[in-house]
Amino acid sequence: MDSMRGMKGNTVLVNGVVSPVLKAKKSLLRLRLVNGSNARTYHLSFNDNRVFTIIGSDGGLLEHSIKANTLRLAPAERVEILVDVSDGGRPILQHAAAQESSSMGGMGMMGGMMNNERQDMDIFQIDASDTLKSTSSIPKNLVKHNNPQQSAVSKQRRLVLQMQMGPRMMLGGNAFSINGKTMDVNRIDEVVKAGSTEIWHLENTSMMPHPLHIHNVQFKVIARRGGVKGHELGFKDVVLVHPRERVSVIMKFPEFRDAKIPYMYHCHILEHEDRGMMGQFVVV
Ligand SMILES: [Cu+2]
Repeated sequence: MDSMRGMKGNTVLVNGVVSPVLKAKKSLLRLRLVNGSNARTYHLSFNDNRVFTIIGSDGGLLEHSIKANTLRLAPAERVEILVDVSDGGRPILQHAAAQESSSMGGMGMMGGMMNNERQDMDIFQIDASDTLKSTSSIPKNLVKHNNPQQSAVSKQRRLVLQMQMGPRMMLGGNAFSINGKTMDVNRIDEVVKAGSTEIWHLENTSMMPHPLHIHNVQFKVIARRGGVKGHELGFKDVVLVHPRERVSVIMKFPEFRDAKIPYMYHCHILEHEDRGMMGQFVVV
């Protein structure tokens, strides 16, 4: 079960520490959160439901700061937030598991219980009881993005994320594939032109969500079910693709080219990439 869904432990570490407390001044705190878990997608909010400000994504600052009280962070995704603790509060950042199991397709209750799937978790606490008080304001506009242009798109590709049930899944073989192929280090799957702009359509036909990670480029999400929101408005290199969802991303590839040494794209649930859900592309 773990190698199919990805191992989800029952203890979360922050910088190697269980349930740490971050001593802070009464101020505006800037935090960069990296989901280093191999399989768990976090649904984060503070226990006092305080509003925070999202300012960055995988690839840097957003164009505009965004107020939120919850965010989703899939394996390997990064987000940057500002938390106002000038009130001297002691908020706890928490993961709400119910949010995740609702997106797990037909996997049901049993898998959930076996896999710590339904476990809510305290991630860490901020203790802003320190006396010094500083104030700062949050700018609305942060940076201007140089977005890849739809009019420059020279190629569109489809990556279909699949899983095979039955004996192959149960016996631990290569049960996860992209476009029907499992990872082969001796095969180049896609050839991309240096400096070109492309749209990739990521289609998940399996019953599990897959955080797809593409090396070498930063992309913009241009279409997904329910629209593009929050930190997904920024430049990204990982995007969560839900069961039966199609996510489209646009990207301009760097000018650097090398016909021999490939880059990878893969699911960032480690058990899935280990069992085949990875491909290779070269830039020429
Ligand atoms: Cu996956």
